[in-house]
Amino acid sequence: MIAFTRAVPSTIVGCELTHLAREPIDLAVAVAQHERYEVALREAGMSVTRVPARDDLPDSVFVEDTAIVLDEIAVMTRPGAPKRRDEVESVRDVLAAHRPLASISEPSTLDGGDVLVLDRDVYVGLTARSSLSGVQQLRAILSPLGYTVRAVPVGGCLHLKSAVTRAGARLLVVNPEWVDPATFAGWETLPVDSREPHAANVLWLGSVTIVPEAFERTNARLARATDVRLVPVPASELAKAEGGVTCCSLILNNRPSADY
Ligand code: CIR
Repeated sequence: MIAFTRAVPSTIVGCELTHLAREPIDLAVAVAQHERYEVALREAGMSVTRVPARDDLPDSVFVEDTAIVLDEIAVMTRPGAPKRRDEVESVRDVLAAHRPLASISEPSTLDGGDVLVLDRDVYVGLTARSSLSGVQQLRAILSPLGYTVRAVPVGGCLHLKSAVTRAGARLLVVNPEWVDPATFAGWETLPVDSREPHAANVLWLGSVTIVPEAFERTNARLARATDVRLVPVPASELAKAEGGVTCCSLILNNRPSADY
């Protein structure tokens, strides 16, 4: 499996912010934490490849928002924040070697952080970043490939995957204040500890789940709920830019789905 990442730009202090007040970001710490994250990906069996850095694009470390990568296709997004749209092209260039490509086109918008893929079911958050017509475009691209695409109301956070992510084979971790857990019929849902609203963003990689180390209470719940090994990583600095652990990579599954 390949994980695409992108270096933390020195301009990260000028990142987009929606729900958080701007706080100083220690660039050296952010870079070190990002490198620790890449080590965790490698230890989970990923081949980590960096997309060429874009120091002029403050949010470019958050590669997840630029594409939705499935076994059959990669869909290049049109990010909801206009200043982030130039991030897409260089990721497209890299993904072109790995997948047939499709694109979300204007005036629609879609951020990868709003797209939660659960086997053949694709849930898309309706947020300030992703429009209903963006969901409809994604549906038109993915339905012929056998995926069901559903729009999901989200409130109080940046992206759908701020509110819910996969944490195990049949397990989701959810902040019920931000998305209705009943949306995900057939999945076991574990609520975050209410004192850790941002703890629902974890990165499940099949054999391990990467989690932000700060959310000890939710992580302890997760450890009890799943056999998957949790790998806590420091993520405090990019969290100040509203980034979590899914945001910093694009995961390509190069093994048959059944093994994943
Ligand atoms: C933004 O507001 O776009 C960035 N500061 C954070 C993006 C985080 N990405 C993600 O959750 N997928």
